[in-house]
Amino acid sequence: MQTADMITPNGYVRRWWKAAVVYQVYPRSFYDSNGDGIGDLRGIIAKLDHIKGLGVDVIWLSPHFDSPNADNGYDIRDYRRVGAEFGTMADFDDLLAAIKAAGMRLIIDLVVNHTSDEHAWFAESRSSRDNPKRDYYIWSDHKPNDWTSIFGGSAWTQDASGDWYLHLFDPKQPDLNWDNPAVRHDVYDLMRFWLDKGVDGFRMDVIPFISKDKSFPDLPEDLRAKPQYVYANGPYVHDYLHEMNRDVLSQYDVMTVGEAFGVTLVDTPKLIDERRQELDMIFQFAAVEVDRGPDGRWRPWRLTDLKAVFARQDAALDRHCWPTVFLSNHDNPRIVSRFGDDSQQWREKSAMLLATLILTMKGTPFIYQGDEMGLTNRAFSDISQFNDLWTLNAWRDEVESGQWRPEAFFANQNRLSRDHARMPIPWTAEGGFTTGTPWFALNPNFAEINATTGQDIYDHYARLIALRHANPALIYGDYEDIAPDHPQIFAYRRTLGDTSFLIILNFSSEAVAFDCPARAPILANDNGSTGELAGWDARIYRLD
Ligand code: TEU
Ligand code: CA
Repeated sequence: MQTADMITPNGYVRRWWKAAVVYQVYPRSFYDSNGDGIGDLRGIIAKLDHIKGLGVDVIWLSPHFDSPNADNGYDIRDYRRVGAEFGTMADFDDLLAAIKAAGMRLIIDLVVNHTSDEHAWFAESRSSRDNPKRDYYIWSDHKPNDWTSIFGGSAWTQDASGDWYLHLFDPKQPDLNWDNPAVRHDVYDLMRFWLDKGVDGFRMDVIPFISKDKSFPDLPEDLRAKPQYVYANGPYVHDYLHEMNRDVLSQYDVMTVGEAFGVTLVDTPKLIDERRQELDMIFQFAAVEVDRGPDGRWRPWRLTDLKAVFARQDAALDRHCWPTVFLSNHDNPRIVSRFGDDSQQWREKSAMLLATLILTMKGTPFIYQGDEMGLTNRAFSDISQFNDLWTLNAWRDEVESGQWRPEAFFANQNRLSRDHARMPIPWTAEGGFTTGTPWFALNPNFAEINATTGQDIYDHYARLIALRHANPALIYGDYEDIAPDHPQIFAYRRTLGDTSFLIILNFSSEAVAFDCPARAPILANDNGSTGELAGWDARIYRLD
């Protein structure tokens, strides 16, 4: 039963996860508690005050499961085991208890489009054509089509039996066959295993890819560089998600956020319209693709394009659909290097501006670890400095084969590499991530850019989160871009009932004249309050 106070004046049903702010932890790189060089669960417990101090409500933990780590844990060998490098199940239980004791919630990563090829199911499945688990994966006695892996090369690999198996990612990540009811049953069971421990939901890895068109048509010419738009459109994805909701999710008070790689805005409501009972939210990729050309390579972005992403998203989603806001995660470069200005002069201020954007936009905000410190990209100059298989595969397929010059390759990777976000967190000017040798080198700038020197940025995040929590208009309020064509200024209103906020952001290092209210802003990243905005000024005004 819904009562009137559960509905906002503009028609949204209030839910805890709509009002929440989420902080993503990539455990391998967060904090190492035992000196083996790898971040771990006890390390998260040790740094929980840092997360709690921001005022966030939910922690999203990237995969903490047993994995051979071909893709840093996104290739799971055992869904019910904690990765040995991260600790034990007792450590997980302690972490969950500590998070709850701190008044926060925990969501974990559900990676069930594929498993590791070292998962027991795949070991059985590949062992013979008539093994009972053969049909847990997608096999064919010939190579059925020209599908490519997101990480490069063919999506089909021939195995010892002579048959081919499908992997939309690395060959070490075979795709599960969701058309097999036994697979779905086993996935729902492992979900219950974690929900019964008390986790508060899931971030679902590439979840729209789970259903495959088994007639296996070739990729259409116009989508060869973006096959995700084919893979996300299998015939039964909505049937399976509805079933998962009915059988599992609806039995618990949890949140779900699907990684909707390859889902267009038009198709988004099919996944998240609350009347359909599939997912609560998805990550839309449009914002993090504004600097990618049709070939997937980096190209300069324009503020007007980024503004258009938010405007289009708002227009496409009605009050039955709830958006997310994110500009970074473990697959993307550092937010301040990408959308701000990471020069010494402007790094801090532009990091605060980006925080202001994320935390005053409509939708549940997701913050990626280290962005609250203003961490930056690094300049990679040699292939040996990378870890990510996506980059290493691209080097093999595109540079070693002569298609790309190394300089062009590095220029592109220095913009887009996933490794920028995966460098261990520099907690102090000495590094402070581990007492041992880190699994992956820290950004060479750690003496200058670290958690201690990032304190002002951190404090700004905390102020913004407190302001958002205290003002439903910043959560549920209607969104209106008041200067969509302005090349440097992003200015918008958030309005709920009689309350209205005006947010004005100068996305440039130049001073810009803009018609600002005469009163002082209630929160800003500078003390200016005139009609002229200094470089990277970010101001919030209350209008009522
Ligand atoms: O990501 C899906 C995905 O395809 C992205 O990694 C994308 O390729 C990247 O943003 C470059 O555009 C998910 C996980 O987030 C990622 O870490 C995994 O590698 C991938 O799935 C496979 O599980
Ligand atoms: Ca460790």
